[in-house]
Amino acid sequence: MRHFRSIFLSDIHLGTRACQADRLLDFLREHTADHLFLVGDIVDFWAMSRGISWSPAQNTVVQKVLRRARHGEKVFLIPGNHDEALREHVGALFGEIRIALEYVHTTADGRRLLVTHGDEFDQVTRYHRWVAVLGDVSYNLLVRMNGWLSWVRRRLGLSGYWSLAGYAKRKVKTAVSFIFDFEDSVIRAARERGLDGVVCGHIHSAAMREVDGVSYINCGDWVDSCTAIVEHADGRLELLQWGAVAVAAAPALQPLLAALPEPANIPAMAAADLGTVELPAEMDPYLAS
Ligand SMILES: [Mn+2]
Repeated sequence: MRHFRSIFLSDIHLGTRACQADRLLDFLREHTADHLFLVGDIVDFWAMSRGISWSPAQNTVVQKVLRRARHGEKVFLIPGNHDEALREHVGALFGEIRIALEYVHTTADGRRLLVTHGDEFDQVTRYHRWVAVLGDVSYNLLVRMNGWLSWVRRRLGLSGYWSLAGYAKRKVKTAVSFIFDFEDSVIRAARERGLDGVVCGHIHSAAMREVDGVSYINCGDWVDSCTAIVEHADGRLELLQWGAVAVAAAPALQPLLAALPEPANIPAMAAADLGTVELPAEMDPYLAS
């Protein structure tokens, strides 16, 4: 068991089949903190409107978090776009969980970090939500394929976990530039507010880097990368990857990856290049909200 000053988790997507609740439970069992920040897309209401997938492990995740809040761990929930319904309850307490639109966290070494989900910095989600939703479907397909890749890995006796969607995100040019655009605008926002950095989520791509004195920290997700950001007692931040293995450990998968459809077809990723696109309202169940 390791204890930290803070743990930051985002994009758990409870309510979906892709949610890695078992892995997250393992992680929560091994890691406690004074502050637990849930940085958005914790419960996936979008996906649940298409069909709910709620496992016993997901129940246990919720129970565990509520119990920790009751026992004195300060738990903050910063809603994301998939759980934006919770934004109407900003300022409320759910059990002992505080809901806030955003939060400025001061680290033990005195740095002020903006904690926000980050979807407001994503032009695709904000202005072309239908694209984000379509992208969601392709993305889920990659994640689902990963499910049986994991099964094959287990059958072959390979240990650890390897993410196909994560691999695609690192390799596909449009995905990479989508990530850069997002990081740029998040960093700019933190700098304009005179803060030392930002902790966010949303794009499912964990990162920790410094850009001209501003820290960009992304928690990643618990759909395929299984990552968390932790703050040590002295304020040092660290990116933890839970049970991950190196890509090099999966050379047998290369032919399979080559056979995948050109991932530029992942609309949410490619949409950064689309400009303004009009879509009839009836095709967009999410725009109406
Ligand atoms: Mn999000």
